[in-house]
Amino acid sequence: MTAITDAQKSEYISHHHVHECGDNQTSSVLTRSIRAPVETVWSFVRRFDRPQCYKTFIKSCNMAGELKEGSVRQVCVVSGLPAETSTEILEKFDEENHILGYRVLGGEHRLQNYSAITTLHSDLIDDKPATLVIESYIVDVPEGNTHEDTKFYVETLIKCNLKSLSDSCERLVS
Ligand code: A9S
Repeated sequence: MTAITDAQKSEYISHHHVHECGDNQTSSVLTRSIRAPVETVWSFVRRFDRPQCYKTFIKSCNMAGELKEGSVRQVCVVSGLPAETSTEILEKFDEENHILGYRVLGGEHRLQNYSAITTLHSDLIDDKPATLVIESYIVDVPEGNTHEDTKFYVETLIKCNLKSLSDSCERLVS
C-alpha cells in the first residue's frame, strides 16, 4: 500500500466527480483526508438511512426498507437553517468501491435538484491506513441568489459534515 498521489487524486475526481453544469446551476468538489481506514469511514457514510450519525444539521431521518439504490429517505433539519425537510433518493450505492450518491426529490428547502456523490479512497498517512474522502455536488441556483452565495452555503454544510465525519472516525480508531 502506498499514499495517494496528486495524479491519482485528479484521476478519481475526473472519473467520479464531473458534473454537467447548466447556466442556472453550480457545483464543486471538496476533499478531506481522514486518519482512519476506509472501512471505518464507510461504516458512517453508508448509513443513508441514518445521516444524523455524523451530519450535525440533520435532526432525524425516516427510511422504509433496506439500503439499496432507489430507496427514499425523509430528513428533518435542525432549526436555524433555511430548511425544514428534504426527500432524497439513494441513486448510487456501491459497497465494494465505497461510492454513495443521492439526489434531492423535494422538500421544504431551497436546494432544488441537489445531487451529490461521495467516494472513499484508501490512503496512507504517516504509514498508517487513512482515507481520502471526495465529495462533489451539483445544484440549481435558487431564484434571487448568486452562484457564489449558493456555492458558499453548500460548501459550508459539506465542510461541517466532513469535519464531523473525520472527528467521529478518528475518535473510533485512536
Ligand atoms: O448533507 C449533505 O449531504 C449536504 C447538504 C448541502 C445538505 C443540504 C440539505 O440536506 C439541508 C441540510 C436540508 C440544507 C438540503 C438538501 C437543503 C438545505 O438547505
